[in-house]
Amino acid sequence: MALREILEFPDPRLRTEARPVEDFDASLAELVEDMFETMYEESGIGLAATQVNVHLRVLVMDTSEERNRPRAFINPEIVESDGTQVYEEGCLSVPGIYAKVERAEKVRVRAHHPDGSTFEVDLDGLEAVCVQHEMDHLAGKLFVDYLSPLKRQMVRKRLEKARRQGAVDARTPTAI
Ligand code: QAP
Ligand code: CO
Repeated sequence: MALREILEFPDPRLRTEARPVEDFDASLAELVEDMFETMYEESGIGLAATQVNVHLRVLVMDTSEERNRPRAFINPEIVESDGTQVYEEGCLSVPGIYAKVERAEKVRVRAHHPDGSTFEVDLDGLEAVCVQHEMDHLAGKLFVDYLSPLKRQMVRKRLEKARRQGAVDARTPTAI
């Protein structure tokens, strides 16, 4: 197990489109383990492989309060969606920045477990938001892409300033 480095906006590597996993092998299992370790270490609720610079269709999430419900999705597909909801989202690749985004309220996701077996699951509320946010990463898309260009520019400036000041600022949440 190992922690992996998380890419941060506006790193162009976050724009890479992920390829489907073809080999459900030990290196995939290791990637998933490392992604869980990294997500829990950074107090995240979701992480896409894109964020650790691995461009495969892999995401992990755990939205439980107790941090004891790990879920991994390999080659996820949304097969049904319903309704809309607005949620204030954040992202480990856009530290300290939060903004409201509208997404489907309910989704049915078809995916593989890391061992290659398939499953389908119905998600709603925060879990539905999270899986849609992480699937966007796999397509090279970030939640700040839903903001106006002006607001996206503000986010870029805010992160540059935080980095200049040694990321102290990134711990003060900013709602856009
Ligand atoms: C995506 O995001 C998400 O800015 C996962 O300083 C977010 O885990 C889905 C985080 C909200 C649904 C709702 C962000 C941690 C974690 C930060 C995350 C930060 C520390 C974000
Ligand atoms: Co994210």
